[in-house]
Amino acid sequence: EGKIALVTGASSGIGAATALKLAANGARVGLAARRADRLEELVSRIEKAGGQGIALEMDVVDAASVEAGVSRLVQAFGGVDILFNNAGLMPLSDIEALKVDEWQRMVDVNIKGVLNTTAAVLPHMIRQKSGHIVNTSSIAGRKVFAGLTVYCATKHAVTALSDGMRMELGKKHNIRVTCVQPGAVETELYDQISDPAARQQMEELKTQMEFLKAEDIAETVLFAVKSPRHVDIAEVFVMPTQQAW
Ligand code: NJP
Repeated sequence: EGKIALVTGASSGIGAATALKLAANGARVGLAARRADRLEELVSRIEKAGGQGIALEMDVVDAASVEAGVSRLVQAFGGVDILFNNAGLMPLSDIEALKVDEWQRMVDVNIKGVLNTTAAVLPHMIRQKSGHIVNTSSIAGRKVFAGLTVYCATKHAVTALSDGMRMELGKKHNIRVTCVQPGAVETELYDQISDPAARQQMEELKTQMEFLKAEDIAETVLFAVKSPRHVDIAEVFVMPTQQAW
């Protein structure tokens, strides 16, 4: 209630569901992504429901764009209490396919994006002497799977960043850090897979089990941020009941 949140990757999937959920629970929310039309639509939905949101067109890879978005949020609402570092990509392929451009995009968005937004938001949280950073890692940030090697490497980096940030920022600055590690969630993430074999595999997976919904992860984030101040939900691993690996 009354908190100011920045959600990256808010134009679809987990980010959109979480932005709506936080707004419905009284937070004023900055919705950040590149597709501004989608963000505006979500802000309209939030406002119609009596909440407050602002669309922040932002490319998390571009530090200047992130700085500008965070400044707009702070100007509009007066600070940042919650950062949901959620923007991410998963164009899967085997290493031997040498999809070097896709590897670089994953490193840029999944790792550098988290660093850029954290760098832009942290000074505000340190000044406020409080804050909560929630990072979207993955089951791929706990284990390595063949065919997902580079994605796993980027999500292991997010898990490592979360752990280190929690240790450095909790005691010293009263900033909590939560690492969310979902299994398969039904979102648009799978649409960007350009490798036909990997795409086929993911399509088959969808027929074999019921994926999590984006709202399930939004609930998890809400649970973490609503916990009492002395409680840091450091890591949450959320799986579809039928996902065996
Ligand atoms: O996917 P999707 P999810 N700058 O595609 C944004 C992780 N995860 O909700 O810029 C700024 O619906 C993009 O916005 P736009 C996953 O790794 C998922 O599933 O407008 N934003 C969109 O809003 C990721 O970290 C599963 O194109 C950028 C969002 O990212 C997170 O969950 C399992 C951007 C992606 O939304 C959310 O993904 C798991 C940029 N440069 C972890 N590039 C799963 N779905 O199964 C992209 O373990 N975005």
